[in-house]
Amino acid sequence: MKRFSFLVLVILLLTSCAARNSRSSNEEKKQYVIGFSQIGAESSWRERNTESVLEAGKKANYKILYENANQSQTEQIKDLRSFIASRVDLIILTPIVETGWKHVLEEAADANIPVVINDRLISKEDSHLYKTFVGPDVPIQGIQTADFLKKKYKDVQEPINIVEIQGSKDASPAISRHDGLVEGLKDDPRFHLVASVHGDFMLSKGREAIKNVTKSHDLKQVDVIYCHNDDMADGVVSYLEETDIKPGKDITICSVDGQQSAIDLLKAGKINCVIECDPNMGEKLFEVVTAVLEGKSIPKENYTTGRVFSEYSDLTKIDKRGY
Ligand code: GYE
Repeated sequence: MKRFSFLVLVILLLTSCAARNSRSSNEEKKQYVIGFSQIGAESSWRERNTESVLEAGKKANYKILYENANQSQTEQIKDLRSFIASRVDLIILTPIVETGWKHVLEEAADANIPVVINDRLISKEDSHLYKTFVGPDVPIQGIQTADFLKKKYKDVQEPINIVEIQGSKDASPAISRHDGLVEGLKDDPRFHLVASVHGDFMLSKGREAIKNVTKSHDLKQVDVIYCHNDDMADGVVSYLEETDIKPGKDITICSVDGQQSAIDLLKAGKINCVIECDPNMGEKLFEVVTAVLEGKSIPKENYTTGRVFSEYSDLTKIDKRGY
């Protein structure tokens, strides 16, 4: 009888230990909830970037609350506030413009919710309000475009007139792609930026923007059109094809992103240079997210890399783009 009660005691102890262990392993496997505030779907690049983030988040077993702000900062701020109210474990923000984030990011900090920035940057003075950034080194893209132009026009003495179709006003890639080009050409007085207009990173607006330029400038006097992304370059090329100016021949077209449509136009000789900007940053982003949640120290900037595809490249070697 005594031996029987001892056995019961041992069984009871073992089952309670097993229950405690399984509870603690469930606790260890807590699924973190991440709020992801995306800008919208203005370009093929953006659509691929969204997919890449969502795929990588799922693969890393995070629960993602995804919001798409349809190009509105007001909407993005509302989305961030709803993540804070839901007490998510971390926020991923792709900021549509550089400024105007201070208050909402302070609210996230007060709620102890870390913020990771995806793709675009916010103003330097607010950089203490996010943990880390994952995205492209954009000023380099402007400099790479300048290098291409210097190579292409190396034997030309006359002035070279450039029209720039910028991305959305106040967006960090629009600011830096402009600054990068200016920086890259600053020592070469042949180059003149004769017009700079915004096309919001959209195909239809790129087309509209170049059409507007023709009201004040004769495109026959323009040597280069520098588009801040491929969708706008697609719009510019489609507009020029309706005129007697041949894109890629009568006028040099430069672009950034490296999406399939631009590579196809490059191969067809209608675009001259495409700077790659890789939208597939999901995996790197979630490595960083995990490090932040585990309290590990990580660099403030985590840059993706990009190549230059131009009329000087071996175009047979370019892989299928996937965006
Ligand atoms: O080049 C453009 C997009 O922020 C770097 O945004 C990104 C830019 C990208 O919509 O196509």
